[in-house]
Amino acid sequence: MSNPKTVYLKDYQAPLFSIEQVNLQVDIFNDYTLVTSTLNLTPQQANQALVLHGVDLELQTLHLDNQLLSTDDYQLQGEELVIHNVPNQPFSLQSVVKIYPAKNLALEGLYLSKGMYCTQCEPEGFRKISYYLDRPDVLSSFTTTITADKNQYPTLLANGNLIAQGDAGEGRHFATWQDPFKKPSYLFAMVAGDLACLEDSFTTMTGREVALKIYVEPHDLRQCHHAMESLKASMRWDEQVYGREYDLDIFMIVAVSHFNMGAMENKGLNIFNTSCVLAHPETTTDLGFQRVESVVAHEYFHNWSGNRVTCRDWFQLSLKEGFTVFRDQQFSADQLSASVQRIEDVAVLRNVQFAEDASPLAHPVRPESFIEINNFYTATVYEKGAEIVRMLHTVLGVDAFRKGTDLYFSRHDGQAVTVEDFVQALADANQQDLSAFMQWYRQPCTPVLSVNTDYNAQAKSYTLSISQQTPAKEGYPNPEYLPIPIKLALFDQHTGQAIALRLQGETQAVGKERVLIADKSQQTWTFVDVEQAVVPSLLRDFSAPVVLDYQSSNAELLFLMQHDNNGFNRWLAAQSLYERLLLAMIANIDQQQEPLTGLAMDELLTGLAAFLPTLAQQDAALAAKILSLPTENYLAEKVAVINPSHIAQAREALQQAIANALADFFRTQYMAFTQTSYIYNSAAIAQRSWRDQCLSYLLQSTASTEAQALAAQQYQQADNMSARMSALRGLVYSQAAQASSALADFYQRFVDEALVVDSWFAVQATNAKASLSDIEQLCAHSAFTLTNPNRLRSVVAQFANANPVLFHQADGAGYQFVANKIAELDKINPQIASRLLGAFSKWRRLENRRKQQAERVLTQLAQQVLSNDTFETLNRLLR
Ligand code: 0A1
Ligand code: ZN
Repeated sequence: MSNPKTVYLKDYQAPLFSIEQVNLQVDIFNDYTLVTSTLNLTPQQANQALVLHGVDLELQTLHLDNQLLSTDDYQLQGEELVIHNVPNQPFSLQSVVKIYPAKNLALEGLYLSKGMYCTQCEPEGFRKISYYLDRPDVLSSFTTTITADKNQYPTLLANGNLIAQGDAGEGRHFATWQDPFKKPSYLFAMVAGDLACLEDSFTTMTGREVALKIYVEPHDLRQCHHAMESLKASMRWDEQVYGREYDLDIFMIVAVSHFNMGAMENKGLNIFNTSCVLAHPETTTDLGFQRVESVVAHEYFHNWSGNRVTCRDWFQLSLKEGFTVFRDQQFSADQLSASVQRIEDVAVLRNVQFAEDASPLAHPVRPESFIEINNFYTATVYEKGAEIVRMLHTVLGVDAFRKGTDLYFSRHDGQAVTVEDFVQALADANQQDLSAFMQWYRQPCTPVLSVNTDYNAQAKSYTLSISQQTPAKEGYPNPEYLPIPIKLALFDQHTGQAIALRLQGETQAVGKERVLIADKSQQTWTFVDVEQAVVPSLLRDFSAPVVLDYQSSNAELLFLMQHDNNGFNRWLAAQSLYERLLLAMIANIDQQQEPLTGLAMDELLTGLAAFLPTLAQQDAALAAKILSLPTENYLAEKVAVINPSHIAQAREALQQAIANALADFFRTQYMAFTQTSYIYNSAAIAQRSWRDQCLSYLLQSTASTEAQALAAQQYQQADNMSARMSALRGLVYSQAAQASSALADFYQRFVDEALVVDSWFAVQATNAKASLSDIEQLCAHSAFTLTNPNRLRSVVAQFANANPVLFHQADGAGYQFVANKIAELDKINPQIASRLLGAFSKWRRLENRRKQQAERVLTQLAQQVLSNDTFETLNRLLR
C-alpha cells in the first residue's frame, strides 16, 4: 500500500489565505447532492498557490471571480485542489461538486441515517462536502441554503438563525440559515429529514429568550424530556459556575441512529447519537439517563470551550476536550453524588486511560505527530486531559481558577489557540507560574508516586517521603519530573478523626486537608504536633492521574474504608485491598495452586461485615461502589504476564467468598428494597444500584438457585429498565434456567427500540460463560449489521473489550473472530475498525501461547489493504 503521510506539530504554519465568507447551496436529490460553495478569500502573502482540501468530490465547475476555470488552471492531486495563479487581493471562488451521501458509510461528511441527511465534520469531514481550507484555524461566516423535496424532507436545518424559507418549485422547498459567529469548518452542520420536535425555551442570565428544540424520529418523541431537562440545567450551570451565557437565539439538538461517536457540538445545531439523547424509564437504565445528562452538558459546554474559543490545530485537541470533559464532570458531580461521580470518572481513567498509557498506543495528551487524526480521539486526550485541568483547578482553588477561565474566554474569544494559551491565561489572571504543568501535555505514560511514612512518637512528628518516576517510552527516553498535587489528610488511629495539619516551620496548623505539590525526584514533608499514630489518606479525590505506591497495612486500608471522610478515598482504600488480595490469588493460580484464603481474606470479610450495614443505610450508592471489584482489564495492568483466564478465576473466587460470607446480609437487604414506582433522583438511583449489587452477589453465592428465582421475578415484575436489565444480566451471567425465556421475552418486548436491542446483544456478547459460536450466532442474527456503529459495538466491541475470557481464549479463535470483523468493517467505516484494534493493546504482555496467536492474527491483518486509520493503529501495535 502507498505510504500514508505523517503530520507533525513542529511543522505548523499559519494559513496562507483567510476566508471571510462562505455561501453554501446544498441541493439534495434522490441519487446525489449538488454542493455549490462560494468563498470570499484573502491572500495573507503574495504569490502563493491556493491549496484546498477535498475528498470524494466530483468537481463540476470552478469559477474564480466569476470566470470559468479550465483544467489547465488548476490541478486535482490526491486530496487537494491546487490553483497556482490567484490574485494578490481578495477574490471569490465558486465550486460546484457532486457527492453521494447514500454511499457514505464511513459517516463523515454528509451521509444518510435511516433516510435522514446529516453531517459530521469534525475533524476533517467538511472536505467530503466541498473544497475548503479544512483546518480549525480558518474561521469564517457561513450562510447555508438547503433545497430538497418538501414531502420527504420537511425539516431543513443548519447552523445559526433561519433567515429565509419557501417554495422552490417541483415539490421542493428551501431554507436559508445564517450563522453570525465565525467558525471553523469542523463546526458546520446541516440536517434534512422528516422529524418530530420537542420545544422549550430558556431565559438567559441577561434575560434573553432562547428557543430550545430537540429533533428526533416521530417514534422517539416521548423519550426526549430528560435531554431537554439536562440541557436547561447545563445552561443554568454554565452561567452560575463559569459566567458563560448562550449566544444565539436558538439551540437545536438532532438525534441520529448512525453516528461514530457520542455527539457533536456543531454551532447551534448539535448532532447526537440517539444513545445520548433518548431516555425513558421503560427503555433506559439509570446509567443511560446519566450518560444522556453528561453528554448533553458536554456538547453544550463546548459552545464556549471549543466553539467561541477553538483549537489552532488538531494537536491541540485536548484544549477543548480536556477542559470540556472536566466541565461536564464538575456538572455531573453537582447533579447526583459528587463522590460517586468521581469514583466513576476515576474508574474510567484507571481502567482505560492508564492501560492506553502503558500500551504501544500511548501518546502525550498533546500528540506530536499523526497519520490519521481520527485515531487521537482517545482516553488520553479526553480523560487525562481533563485530569490536567483538574490539577490546575486543585492548585489554584475555585476562585482563582474562575478568574483564569474568565481571562481565557475574554482574551481569546473568536480565536483558534493552543494549550499554552490556556495555561498562560490561568497563570496571568493569578500572577502565578504554571509553566511546569505544560510538561503533563508533552510526555506520555503514567507516573508512579512512591510514598514512605515514618512516625516519631517522641518528637510527635510524622514524615512523608515522596518520590516519583515516569516510565520511559520510545521517543521519550528521559521523562521529566512533573508537578503532582497530593491532596491529603491524616487520621488519628484511635479517634478515627482527621487531625489539624501543621508542617515543620509553620507557626500554626492550616486546616485538616492540604495539597502538597511533589515536583522533584524525591522530597520529604514533616508534620508536627502529631499526638498519636495516624493513618494517611493520600491523593484524596484522586488529585493527580498517577499510580500510588504506598505499602499500607490491610488494617490501615480497612480503617480508611470505614473512617475516611472522603467518600472517594473510602472506595480507593477498598480497591487497594481487593487489588492486593487478587494479585496474590492470581499468582497462586499461575503456579497451579488454590487461589488463597488465609488471614488477609478473613480480615477483609470481617471488616466488610462490620461496616457495610451502616454504610448501606447512610450512602447506598457508595456501598454499591465499594463492593465492585477491580476489573479484569485493570488487573491485567498489574501483572507482568497476563493470563486472562487466571485473572477471571481469581476475581470469581473473591466474589464468591464475599457472596458466601455475607449471603444473609445481601438477602435481607435485597428483600428490604421498597421502591414501588420509578423516579429519577439521587436517593432512588442509590437504592436501585444497591439492590442490583446485592442481587449480583446473591447470584454468586451458594444460594444461587434461590437468587435466580428472585431475579426471574424481578425481571417479570419490573416496570423500568434499570430493574429489568439488572435481572436479565443476572440470569444470563449466572446461566440460570430462566435465562433463555427472559432473553426471548426481552427481544419481543423491545424489538422496535433499537437502543434496547443493542443492550440485548451486549448482555449476550459479554457473557463469559457463552461460547464463541454463540457470539458468532449473534452476528448472524437478522438484526445485526456492520453499518450501524451502535449495533456493531453492541456485539463486537463489547465482546472484545468486556468478555476477556472468551476474547482471549487460548486457541486464538476470539482474536481471529475480531480481526475478521475489523477487516470487513475497514472497507465500510475505517474509524470504527481502527478503534476496535484497541482490544489488542496488551497483546505483548500476554502469556506465550496467547501472545503468539495474537501476533499471528495481527500480522495477517497487516498483509491486507487497509485504511490509513487502521494502518496507523496496527503499525503502532506491531512496532
Ligand atoms: N467533539 C465531539 C467528539 C466527536 C469527534 C469526532 C466525531 O466524528 C468523527 C464525532 C464527535 C465531542 O467531544 O463530543
Ligand atoms: Zn467534546
